[in-house]
Amino acid sequence: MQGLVIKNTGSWYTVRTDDGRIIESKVKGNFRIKGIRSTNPVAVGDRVQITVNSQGTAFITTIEERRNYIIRKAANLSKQSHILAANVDQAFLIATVNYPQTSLTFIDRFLASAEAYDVPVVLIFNKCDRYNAEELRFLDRLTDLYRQIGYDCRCISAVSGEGTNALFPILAGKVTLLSGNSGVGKSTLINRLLPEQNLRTAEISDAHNTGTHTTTFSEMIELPAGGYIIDTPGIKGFGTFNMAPHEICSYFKEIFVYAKHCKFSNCTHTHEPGCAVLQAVESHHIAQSRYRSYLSMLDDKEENKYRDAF
Ligand SMILES: Nc1nc2c(ncn2[C@@H]2O[C@H](COP(=O)(O)OP(=O)(O)O)[C@@H](O)[C@H]2O)c(=O)[nH]1
Ligand SMILES: [Mg+2]
Ligand SMILES: [Zn+2]
Repeated sequence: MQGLVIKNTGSWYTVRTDDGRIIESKVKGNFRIKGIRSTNPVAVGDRVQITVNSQGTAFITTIEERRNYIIRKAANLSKQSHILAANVDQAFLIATVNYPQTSLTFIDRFLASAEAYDVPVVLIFNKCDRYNAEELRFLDRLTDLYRQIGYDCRCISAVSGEGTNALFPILAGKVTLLSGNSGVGKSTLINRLLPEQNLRTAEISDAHNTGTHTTTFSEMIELPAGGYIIDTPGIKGFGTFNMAPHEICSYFKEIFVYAKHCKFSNCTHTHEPGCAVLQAVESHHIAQSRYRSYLSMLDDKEENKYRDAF
């Protein structure tokens, strides 16, 4: 029997079968998924095959290949990671201009990692009810910047409800990852979209606020119109991020357009003569903030190379 893993608590996985039943399942035997050393073999969002036993529970026997997955490094240095969710259709990145301020580097890194996994992102600026004139001007500049690059940007208030109804059509029928720094209003938005979820999300956020990093609780919240929202705090991006330095610029859509015109095909866009990217930054066709984010990701790679050498 086939199904979808919609919840994971410890060694139990809740599977929603394709014929609509909910069956508590465990993993049978030892799964080895190539390329990933993870603390959990199965994740929320996985498509699985199960065999039901006489007690009404089941064993997960097969995991279908993942289109993408979101991973968090385990807290220790074991190189193990924890898979938070798999097979995401799109992500909502919740950001705030203030209260708290979301850093543009954080936004750009998230966008780049989503680009690498072909996951569309909707940028949602929350708390619009709270901003003063200056903050609203900054918000305008940000939405201009990201819309020009090609991202869908929304300004909402999860508290007043402004702009939130327009999110329903985007959510319908899809698996949407809700992401963003702590305090930007993810739980408030879920409560706004799904009032009947109120108690449960409150419990979830409380459990996380106690700060135990070992919490392995992940859940898909089913939407009345079909589709699911996954609220997993602490996600910085997608995948294992095994990208080569020269690949990074292809995940910054507007930078990539210019990169094709650089004099050298192996241009890193940092110092080379005839670099079309540097020229475009100079002439403000590429935003400084985006270029800085690109450099910061390039820096990570240099650092890792260095570390790997030891
Ligand atoms: N003014 C205002 N406050 C908000 C809004 N959305 C969330 N908040 C507040 O921001 C704080 C953090 O919200 P929460 O949903 O817990 O954030 P999470 O950590 O992303 O889940 C709470 O005090 C919320 O009441 C909003 O649209 N406007
Ligand atoms: Mg929360
Ligand atoms: Zn270049």
